[in-house]
Amino acid sequence: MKKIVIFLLFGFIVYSKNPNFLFILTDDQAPHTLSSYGNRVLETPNIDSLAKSGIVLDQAYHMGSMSGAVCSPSRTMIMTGRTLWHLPPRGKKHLLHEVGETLNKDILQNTLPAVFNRAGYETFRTCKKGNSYSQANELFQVVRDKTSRKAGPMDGSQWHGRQILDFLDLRSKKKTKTPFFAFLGFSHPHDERWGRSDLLKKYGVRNVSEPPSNVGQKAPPVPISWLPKHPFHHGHPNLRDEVRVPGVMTSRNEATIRNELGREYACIENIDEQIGLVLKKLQAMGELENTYVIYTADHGIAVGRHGLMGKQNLYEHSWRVPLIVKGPRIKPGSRAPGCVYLLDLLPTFCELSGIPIPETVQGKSLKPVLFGKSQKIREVLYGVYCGGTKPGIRAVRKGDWKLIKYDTMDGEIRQTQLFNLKQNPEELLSYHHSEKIIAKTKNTPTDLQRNLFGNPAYAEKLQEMENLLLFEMKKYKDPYRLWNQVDDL
Ligand SMILES: [Ca+2]
Repeated sequence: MKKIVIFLLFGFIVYSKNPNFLFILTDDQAPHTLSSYGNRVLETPNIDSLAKSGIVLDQAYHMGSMSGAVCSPSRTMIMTGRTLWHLPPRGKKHLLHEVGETLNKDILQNTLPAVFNRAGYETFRTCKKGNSYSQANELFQVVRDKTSRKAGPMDGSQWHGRQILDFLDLRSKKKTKTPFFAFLGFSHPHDERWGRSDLLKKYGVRNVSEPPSNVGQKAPPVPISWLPKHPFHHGHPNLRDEVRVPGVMTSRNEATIRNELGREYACIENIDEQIGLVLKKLQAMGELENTYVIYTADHGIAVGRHGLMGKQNLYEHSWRVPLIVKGPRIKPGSRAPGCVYLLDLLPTFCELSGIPIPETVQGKSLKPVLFGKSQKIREVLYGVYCGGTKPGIRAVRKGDWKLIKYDTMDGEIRQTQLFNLKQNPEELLSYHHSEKIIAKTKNTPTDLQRNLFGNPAYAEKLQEMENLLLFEMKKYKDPYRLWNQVDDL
């Protein structure tokens, strides 16, 4: 690590040292839950303040999952900076179902905590337990992990908030000057979404274990991409998130979805409050200006959009993540596409702190985008979901265009969706044009806000995106091919 440099400038002592990191990771949160990404209902003043004083990335994604527990590969990509098909084994449960290429490299000793420990940082972590790369998690010097989703005064997000405040208090008392890397993971807004009573009241909803038959007027409206059922099978039979979420189960009716959305909002506003306390504490310690604050989630989630409940799909609501970064040399109020995966964060953190990027890392640093030198770090984004029937779902995005392909249920489902996200950001389908749906969503789609597959005007674009998808699948060593692709494996 660089030594702390102290020098005199016009008679003032100036400290120049490695920056601190406050890495905030929520569990299952789509970008459009935040006002920075267009939400007009949920209030998150502290996250908004991060966006105003930092940069918002519009095209941030997780690369995907080969497991129904999407958290697990996503969080392992964050910890290792490696791509989906090159992850280390993370335990017997996952080994049974996964293929991967690790080239016998020492990945564990080049994970996020290992790298920052070696660089002389004090490393701290609080997060939910499980569905992650547990050997790496244990390498943080201080670990306060617990899955905490209850609504008591010291449960849920308050519990995680308390852990980091105690860590910072101790640093204050000891007058610790070494920089810190703090991993602040929350167990929410992942279900079960037990909300605090004051926040539930604010959003007009209640904690329930069974689908409710009615909901208060103040409850958030159904999302404009809401459907009572997905148009075809999602490809993962008996998937827990689609059939067994308490308070939702298989119901997708208006009352159920509005109630669950309100519970989600209550959980996120609670997270926002905890973040406010932590930022205030850093300010009081005089550490805030030298701290990179990063806000993101392990992946998005549907919560009623497209008739789905879970995150095991590749629509934007589930594939994309929020990503906001504030810190030294980042222009306040800036915005860029970024075209970034979560697995790019580790090399980014290394570059921001002057630590060499380990050879095991496969991601790219986002630093040029954060410092306003460029708009994005790549042109094409590739996404996978194959935790259910194989080969599963694949997506590719370039600019405004996106292709999603479904090859599931032993060939029974073979579907293609082509979207222009500029004109159809919610990925609306022809089903969203029906009067019954419009009556609920209060949204009348434009004619082109539908799946453009099959429209001869876009045949050339379709072929270009099909080619891009196959190119990306080969590039990232995807071990599967879809029905209409050459089987070159
Ligand atoms: Ca998750």
